[in-house]
Amino acid sequence: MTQAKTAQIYAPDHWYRAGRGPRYVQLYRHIAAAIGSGVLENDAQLPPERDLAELADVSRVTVRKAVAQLVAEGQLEQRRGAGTFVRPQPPKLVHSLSALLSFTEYMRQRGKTSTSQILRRGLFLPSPDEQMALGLAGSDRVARVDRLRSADGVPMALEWSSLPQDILDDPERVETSLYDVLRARGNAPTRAVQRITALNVTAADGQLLHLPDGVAVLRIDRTAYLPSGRPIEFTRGLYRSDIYDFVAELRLE
Ligand code: 16G
Repeated sequence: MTQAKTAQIYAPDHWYRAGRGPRYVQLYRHIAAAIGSGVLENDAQLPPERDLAELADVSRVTVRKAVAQLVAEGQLEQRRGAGTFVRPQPPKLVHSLSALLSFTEYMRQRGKTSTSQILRRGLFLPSPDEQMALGLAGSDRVARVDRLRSADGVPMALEWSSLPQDILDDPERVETSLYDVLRARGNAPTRAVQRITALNVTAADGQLLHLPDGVAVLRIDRTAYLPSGRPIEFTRGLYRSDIYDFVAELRLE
């Protein structure tokens, strides 16, 4: 890469906006986006810390914090005696939006083993949103299962699932796969509607997903139905946007 192009990538007017958060977070996001879009290719070398600070017009501490975060996430690597390089990135996981798959099946298709860390499980009184989504009365009970989902040990998603009690009366039975438990009882959904939005992760959720505060994630709300048309699952999930790529196939009617 030419010196002029390198200077352009890190120039402050390319990445800094007043009021959009601390400089090191903005610089971190900018470098992460440059890696994601291929502007910085696999094995590309970053300028030395002092030069980068000068090009970006920030302190060396700011550079160090942004770089440390990218190293922690595996986007950059420091090679001893050589410098800092873009770590060769694995291809993104492409998720078809037309197939109704569970997290476990989706990961299995990609040769990965999924695990779930249960954050909360139990029966509760439904919130107004859950009543609406699942067609429940205020006096019914709703089963909730909140999980951190990982693939090969890497945190990928946070999922908060709600189901009517008669569909899942013992949420304690959900270990790794919710859909396996539903299938075993003949209650697996056959249709789902999803709503996707982008948002910035909160500090608490970011910590669980190993993402810095404020990074963009995908939020997907799934309402899933039995063949009878009855809604039996409402799941809100946060998915790491650096790992997931959701693809929808469209056809002319
Ligand atoms: C997927 C679903 C989620 C469902 C989960 C079940 C999306 C966006 N969401 O993550 O709604 O609850 O799979 O997976 O695809 P499991 O059977 O592995 O628990």
